[in-house]
Amino acid sequence: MKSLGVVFGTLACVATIVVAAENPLTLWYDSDAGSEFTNALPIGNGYMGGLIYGGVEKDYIGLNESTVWSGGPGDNNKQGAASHLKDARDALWRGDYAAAESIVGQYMIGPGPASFQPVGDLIISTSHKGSTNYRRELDLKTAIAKTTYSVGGVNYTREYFASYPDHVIVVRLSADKDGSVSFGATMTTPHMNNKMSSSGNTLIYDVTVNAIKFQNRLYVTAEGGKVSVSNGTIAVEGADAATLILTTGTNFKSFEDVTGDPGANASAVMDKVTKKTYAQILADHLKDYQAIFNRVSLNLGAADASAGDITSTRVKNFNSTNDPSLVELHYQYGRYLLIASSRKGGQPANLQGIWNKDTSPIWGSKYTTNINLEMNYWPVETANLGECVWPLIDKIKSMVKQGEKTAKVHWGVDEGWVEHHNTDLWNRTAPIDGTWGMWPTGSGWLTTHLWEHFLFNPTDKAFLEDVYPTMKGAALFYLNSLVEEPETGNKYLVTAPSDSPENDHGSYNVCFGPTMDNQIIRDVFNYTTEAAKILGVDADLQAQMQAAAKRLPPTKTGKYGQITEWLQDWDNPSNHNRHISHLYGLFPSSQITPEETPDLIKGAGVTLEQRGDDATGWSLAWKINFWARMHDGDHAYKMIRMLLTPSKTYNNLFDAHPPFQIDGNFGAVSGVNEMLMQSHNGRIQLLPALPSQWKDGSVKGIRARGGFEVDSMAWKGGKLTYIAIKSNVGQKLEVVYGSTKQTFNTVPGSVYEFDGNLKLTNQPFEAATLPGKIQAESYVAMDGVQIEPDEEGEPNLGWINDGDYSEYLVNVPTAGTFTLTARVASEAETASTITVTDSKGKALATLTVDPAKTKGWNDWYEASTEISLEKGEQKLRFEYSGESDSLRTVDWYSFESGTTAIPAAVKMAATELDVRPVSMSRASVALMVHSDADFEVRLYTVTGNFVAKRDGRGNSLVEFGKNGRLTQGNYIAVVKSGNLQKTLKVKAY
Ligand code: FUC
Repeated sequence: MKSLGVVFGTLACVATIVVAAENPLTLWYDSDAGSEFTNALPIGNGYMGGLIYGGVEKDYIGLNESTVWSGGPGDNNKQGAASHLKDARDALWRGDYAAAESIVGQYMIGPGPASFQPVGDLIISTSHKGSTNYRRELDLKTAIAKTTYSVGGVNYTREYFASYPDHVIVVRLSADKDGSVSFGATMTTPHMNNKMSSSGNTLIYDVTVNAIKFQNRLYVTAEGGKVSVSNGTIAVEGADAATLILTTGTNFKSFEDVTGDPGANASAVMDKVTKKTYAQILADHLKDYQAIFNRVSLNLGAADASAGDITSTRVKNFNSTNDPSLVELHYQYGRYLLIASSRKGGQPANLQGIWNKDTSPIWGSKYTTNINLEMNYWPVETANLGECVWPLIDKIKSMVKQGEKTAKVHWGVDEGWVEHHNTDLWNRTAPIDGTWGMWPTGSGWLTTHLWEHFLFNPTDKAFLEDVYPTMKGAALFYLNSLVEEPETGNKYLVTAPSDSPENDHGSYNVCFGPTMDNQIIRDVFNYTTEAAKILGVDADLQAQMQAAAKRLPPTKTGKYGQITEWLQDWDNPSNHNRHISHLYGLFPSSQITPEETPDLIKGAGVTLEQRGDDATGWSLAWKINFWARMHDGDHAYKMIRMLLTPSKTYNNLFDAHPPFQIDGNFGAVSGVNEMLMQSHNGRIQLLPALPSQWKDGSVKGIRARGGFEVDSMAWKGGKLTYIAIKSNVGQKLEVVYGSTKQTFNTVPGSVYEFDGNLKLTNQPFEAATLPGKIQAESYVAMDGVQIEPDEEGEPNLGWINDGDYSEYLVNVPTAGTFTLTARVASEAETASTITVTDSKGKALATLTVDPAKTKGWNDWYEASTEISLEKGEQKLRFEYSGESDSLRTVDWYSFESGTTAIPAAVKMAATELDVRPVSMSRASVALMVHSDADFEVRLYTVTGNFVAKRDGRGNSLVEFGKNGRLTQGNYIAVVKSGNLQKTLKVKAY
């Protein structure tokens, strides 16, 4: 856009008041984008990006294609680099950092990589002057951008979308009065080597940028009116509606092959798409996009009226108002941006995703791998965007060949591959820029993403087999290049020379064994060992990696209690560098956790405080994730506040480094997920960092490691109320909320529902037969109460407040009056009551808790009353009322026979017997037996060996393998009651 030298008029317009709540997933504005890139609205199909400015008289759509880059195939290795390694290392061992820095700078840094290039612009011109009612929007639910306005009493609409299935960008122009659609369309490019031609209704634009040749084909079809295509322009006159369809084909085949035919590629796409109607193209786009986008929904509450409604106004107001739905919009926009910029077949999202207008873009709009590329993909698994990860996975695999050359030339290593802190379309892997580019751990960090994908899809062995050689190659490089350091006396294995990303100690970057390297390489060795174990390969290598992992320097704290960034305690407490590389172990890795390493968590807290909050956009986004992992929701939210402000978030919600850099958008999505759920180190932690601002809310569709998905989760007043977790592949589920933990074996495809106490609620409950005793925490439903251990660690019902209730399922074989006793404790100063009602709300009894008899939550006494119950299975509700916030506790309820005695053993002749397996249970085998008499269940193996026997009566749940689990597989259960018998095959999990 820069080169056009046109300043667009920002239209003052008649205000259309649309409140944010109307569609919380729409970005909208009442003026065009002017000439400002960061006002314009992005669309993309993973191959092509479009940025819509929405001017009425001149509408610009900035175009990109993911393989249009400068440069060409080749490497950027600095020949002879490895021959200087010894000198550089000797200087490091002597502590002569000046000499080490000079050797690295002079002999070990390769030329800079290529940059992502603009394709040019699609320009739509009209003669519409003096428009009113202007609105520009992007609807995230449909991935359709829209410009609407009125001129001369006619309402005009332009709709824009990028279709992945059809590989095109589509613009539809229409009006509410027939014959009103007239416009011109053309294309421009900033690249000198270009040629425009036409064929029928298609404009053809051939352009060359260094090794890349590309062809745009812009096709028009109109309903009514007149179409002409000549002199590089499409002209439509007096149509009812018209559709422009654009594709870009390039000659790029791979990082080393540019022999493709751009014209043939573009024609093939156009031949297919032009056979479809607009309605078909749109329907296919929606089907493809919505299948991904609709998986996740987030609700953090509605905005106050003072938040405003125009998207840019909401960003301005965010810090002075309450607008949790802007966080939701920003979160879903991040998911949208990844769908738009990263789909199988295209290139990974770069520093600007897939939207760049400059021929010399900032930082080359390339792939910086000491944080930025990785951050782009942090949300890909948790935010349920599985389709978007493939460009990254394919990229990492395709880097091996170049990385092997760099390993040789720069490190004298014959086995394995390495990538440093930047790469590009051509997969160049050498250190670049300056001594801070001497960082051999990019390849290591990237390969952790391969393992992460497996953790989220843990039964996909074919995937693991496919990526294992790439993981192994990264590990081999470190096995072959780590050296023993002579300084600490511990003979640690370290990277040398290296740097701690873009930070210096004194005035030097170069160092050995920086903390981040040790943490990354530890992950590389451990993940590769795990992968090799699962695949049953490379036993010797596994042993070597494990031996080397033990010799890596451990993460440690230094003189201020901080995590040390370097092997030496060099940290400067007033250094506010945006990179906090040495907390890689806190996030994205899970080497530092409150559960496993409380001392290092303290150290991480000191480091985060010393580094300070303020930083670039991407650094703030990283800090959301850090504070979430520290389990400090309020601090994480503070980082969101600092990010959602005009200096860090542009009008179109693009992240500001500044300037525009997309990683902050993606890092924030990951951060919100980490606040709501974490799933590292074998457990799923719910609401680990919920900020006080998000009191009530819900989320659906986010994913956890182990192949789990949150079907839906809700919280109220800052407390979990409901969670349903779907097990996709049947792994063991360990779920944690606060201090409560539950572990289950799961069945693939099953959904496990829990209440706020993590009690499984969608399994059949066993009715308690009366007379008898019921543990108060064995409710079948509740509101407000919590399960809490007493001094002996036994669970009770605790934190009971006014208005709470718990419900119990009872079976009364003989109607009668019972003495109901409750073992209770309370610290209320006035009497409180427990009212028992039946399922119709009829009060059956009232228990009074006498404040004179209990003086605290663990000071127990037994309160009694009489209750009359009818025969049969029924649900009883116990409603609690009394002093609000007074703490009451119930241990158990007992129902003893009163006036009507019940014979001790009632043996009845069985008249019915029904047995059903229960798939959701803590036991290996669970059966629900419906009988009206005594019964017995015998379990046999399929070969007829007796396993165990259980006795029961009435309707009961029968479980086998509850404590010690049964071997998985099929069993035969024989159930007998009186002279009735049922035999069934059951599966043990
Ligand atoms: C690294 C960072 C910068 C920027 C650039 C693309 O160099 O230090 O802040 O993100 O990458």
